[in-house]
Amino acid sequence: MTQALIMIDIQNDFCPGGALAVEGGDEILGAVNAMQNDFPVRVLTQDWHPSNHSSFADNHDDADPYSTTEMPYGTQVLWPRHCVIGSAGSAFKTGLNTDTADMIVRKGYNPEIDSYSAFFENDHSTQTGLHGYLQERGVKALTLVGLATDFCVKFSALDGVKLGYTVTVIESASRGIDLGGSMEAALIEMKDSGVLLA
Ligand code: VGL
Ligand code: ZN
Repeated sequence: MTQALIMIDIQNDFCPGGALAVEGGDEILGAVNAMQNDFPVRVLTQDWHPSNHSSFADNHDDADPYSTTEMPYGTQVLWPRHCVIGSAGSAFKTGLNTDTADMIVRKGYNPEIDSYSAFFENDHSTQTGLHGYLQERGVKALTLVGLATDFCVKFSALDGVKLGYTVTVIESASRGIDLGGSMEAALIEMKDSGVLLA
């Protein structure tokens, strides 16, 4: 069964010192680099937003970071400005081995829609192209690592299960944002949906 390692959003802005820092985000680098040799297919994802992106709190009047707003596709958290296309914050975290990647998926370029999942935009219908690529490569099982466990990793894992993959999330090679209990909720939601937690 062909296995792919999907390394989610291991970027400067999600690591300590970054715009949307995830606690301990940089602690996963050693584990992620070490795992790469065990997988025949390796994919990196990159959160990649235009400056006018609607998920940025500062693109809304009087909105605080980490507050929420209603979008046509559902409730959206308004984040601090992060991973702006081409910025230093959007670059892969220094120390991450990116040479082994077969493919890099960039997501979140549409200013109107956020994109947590590596497979679909948050409208749950616009595809990133990752599923087609993995199918071409004969991939049946996915191992997910990266940032953040309770957002992009979770949404990618849930979509992966929906698309028919066997999905494992390696908790020790992932870190979460934990917004209002979102970390515990994410672990329960993933488990209940058939995601394997390791
Ligand atoms: C992410 C919030 C906003 C993530 C991306 O990678 O989990 N979270 N954009
Ligand atoms: Zn983002």
